[in-house]
Amino acid sequence: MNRSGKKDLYESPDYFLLDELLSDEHKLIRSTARDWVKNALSPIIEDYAQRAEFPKQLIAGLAELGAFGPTIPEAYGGAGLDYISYGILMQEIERGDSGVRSTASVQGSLVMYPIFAYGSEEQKQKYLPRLASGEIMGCFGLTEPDHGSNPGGMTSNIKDMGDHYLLNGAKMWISNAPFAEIAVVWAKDEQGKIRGMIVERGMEGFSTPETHNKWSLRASATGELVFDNVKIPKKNILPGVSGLKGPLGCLNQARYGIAWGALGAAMDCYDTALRYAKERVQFGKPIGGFPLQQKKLAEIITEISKAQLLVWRLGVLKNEGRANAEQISMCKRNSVEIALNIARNARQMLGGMGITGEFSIMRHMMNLESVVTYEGTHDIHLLITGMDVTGINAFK
Ligand code: TGC
Ligand code: FAD
Repeated sequence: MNRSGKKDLYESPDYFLLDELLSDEHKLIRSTARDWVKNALSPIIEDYAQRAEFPKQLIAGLAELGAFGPTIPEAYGGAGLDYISYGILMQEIERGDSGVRSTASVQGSLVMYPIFAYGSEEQKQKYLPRLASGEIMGCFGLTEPDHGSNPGGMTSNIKDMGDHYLLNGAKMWISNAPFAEIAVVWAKDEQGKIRGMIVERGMEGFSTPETHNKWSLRASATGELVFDNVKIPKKNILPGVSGLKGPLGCLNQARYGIAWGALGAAMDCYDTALRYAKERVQFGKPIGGFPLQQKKLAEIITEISKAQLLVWRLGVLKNEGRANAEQISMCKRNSVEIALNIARNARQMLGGMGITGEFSIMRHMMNLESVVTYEGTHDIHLLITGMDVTGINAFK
């Protein structure tokens, strides 16, 4: 039941019988996640979004689903799943709310992944199992007030003090920052090389002020990370990487999840609009009988079907270790673009009811305005494709 006592009746569209491509394990993961969204997330999410509060009580359930580090090996507390399973999880969760999917993306792809891929064995043992179980939450600090699309220009910096580093600078727009126990932070060393490090809440000089007044991702907490001469023990530096490829490698993981996830929001908008179009009567017949509404629904299901096939193929390539960053960019950009357009059209199909919290569409639409901006803006992903096909770099 949602806040107005309505049952979550979601059924996922599958026009091209993609279910036939799923293994029994994939289907089990999907039905478990779908039930959880219907029973734990749907009934509360609208209230939390209206109040602009993150529903912390969902953390345990997300961990139980394996949404924190789905592809991280079980030896480190991860779920040890393949990339199709990871995609399915993100899709089901974002079907409920992009902000809740954000929390899972950040924890799994932007906090656990860098520790797994670039961390020391000691760091992996210390942090990964507790992050996977949701006992501690993390955030990822790359964006700065003056460096968003161009993170290579960052000015946050570390100075070698012998047995530790001193970290100074600030990060902005950081998901999960207000409540995270640890932050994976990227800053330049004295040679100008970008290094990754684990900053812990409670370290002197480290604060995480919350960002208020958002009209988007209202059920996700966003904040700043402020570093004022924070002492970082050398054992907290991620030893396995230096340079911008470190954080960008994490973004590949998260962008992959968003490519699947944003489609979940689109599928929910379609399902809601289709049901409404069959039930809402005007001029003596259901509005779904009018050609203009049928055009909207037909175009929506066409775009969803194309995008489902695209992310499926991306998942297969990812499982085979053959998906490249440019393919991931294309899929992230495409899924979010169609999801936003679908949300806008589906919202209109509900008339005045579409602007209320009785239905999920307007919340999805507002959330997607962040999703189209974070993890690389719509423009940046287009330029990545442009650079790939022409061989000419438009950024420099
Ligand atoms: P450029 O000179 O092209 O590359 C620098 C080095 O990085 C390597 N590289 C990558 N490595 C792995 N994956 C990728 N996707 C990579 N792209 C580039 C590259 O090979 C090079 O390596 P090396 O060894 O030669 O040093 O870098 P650039 O400064 O020109 O920038 C390129 C650009 C604009 C594409 C990139 O910086 C970019 O993607 N900008 C967008 C920034 C962004 O996406 N920020 C996201 C912040 S986190 C976030 O939003 C979380 S939202 C919360 C949630 O998910 O819910
Ligand atoms: P800018 O880079 O200033 O871009 C402004 C406009 O200029 C955009 O339209 C952009 O496309 C355009 N533009 C920029 N460069 C070019 C170019 N070369 N050619 C053409 N157009 C260009 N960051 C983190 O590090 N961690 C997080 O957890 C995180 N969570 C976020 C949560 C939310 C809700 C939001 C909104 C953002 C989050 N971000 C996070 C930051 C996000 O990644 C940045 O907002 C994003 O990368 C864009 O940076 P910017 O906002 O500074 O925009």
